[in-house]
Amino acid sequence: MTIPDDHPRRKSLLSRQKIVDAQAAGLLADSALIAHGRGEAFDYLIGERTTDSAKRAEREALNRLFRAKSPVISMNGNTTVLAGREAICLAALTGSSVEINIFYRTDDRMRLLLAEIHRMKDYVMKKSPSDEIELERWKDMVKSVKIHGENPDAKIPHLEGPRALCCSQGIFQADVILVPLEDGDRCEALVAMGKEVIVVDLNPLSRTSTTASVTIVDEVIRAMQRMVIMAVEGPLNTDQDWDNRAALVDALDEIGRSTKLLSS
Ligand code: PTJ
Repeated sequence: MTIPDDHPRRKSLLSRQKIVDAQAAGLLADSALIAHGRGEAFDYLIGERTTDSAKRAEREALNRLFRAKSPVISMNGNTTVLAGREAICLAALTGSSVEINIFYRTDDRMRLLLAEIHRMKDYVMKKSPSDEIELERWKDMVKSVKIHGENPDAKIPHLEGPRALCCSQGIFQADVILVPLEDGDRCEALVAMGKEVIVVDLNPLSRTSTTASVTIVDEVIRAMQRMVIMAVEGPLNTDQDWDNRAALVDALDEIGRSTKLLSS
């Protein structure tokens, strides 16, 4: 599909096409398009932009990844397809590992997603995200990113079925975990394991959003791209007492302000 460069919704249409193509190629869950559409609807309401409170959440999330002893970025189908490259960059910059971990688990999807993330890793290695990181050093940083997911050998407690599977060297032992687009049950179970859970979810009212330690109410590509840029700067001091509820209220206020456009 050709989308004109000046189309006002070009970015959104390109993402949609990526999801459609990945679905046809077998990488995504059956409900992936529904989940994406739900995200698009909230993004519309929030004005398809990164709000100030989302930027603060992104900074808080980064600081936690930098501070962590064993940070992990957990990628599902949708997020791998949309923001897999950014996840690899972020992992390289924050010393995190990556785990492919999907809710609707099949061997075929795991195989395809692992192959895709390894391809992305090779691609990302070719260009440093900053003039301050010379290419050879960048290649080493990216090479050192461990990709987990192939041999799940642990279970998230209090969850039944394949959705509980994870890797003992990845999610299971992580102290801080970034799980864009997480499911509510699993988010609760990860928090119950004592982990700091950072999520990206455009719906500020979802169970995931209200359960997480840090909720980034932003579109996953925008959020991950911005976090890569911020990560190049390294950790910054911010307000130590993060109030996640206040961040969610801010997001709802932003949606309220968008709807006022009609009456102005
Ligand atoms: O790959 P799998 O098997 O792990 O399955 C992934 C999906 C996304 C299909 C699965 O986790 C799922 O069904 O998700 P839900 O419960 O529909 O939740 C998706 C949440 O993510 C919703 O609250 C959406 O608003 C939000 N969302 C969807 N697309 C985006 C998004 N948030 C940020 N950026 C997006 N692009």
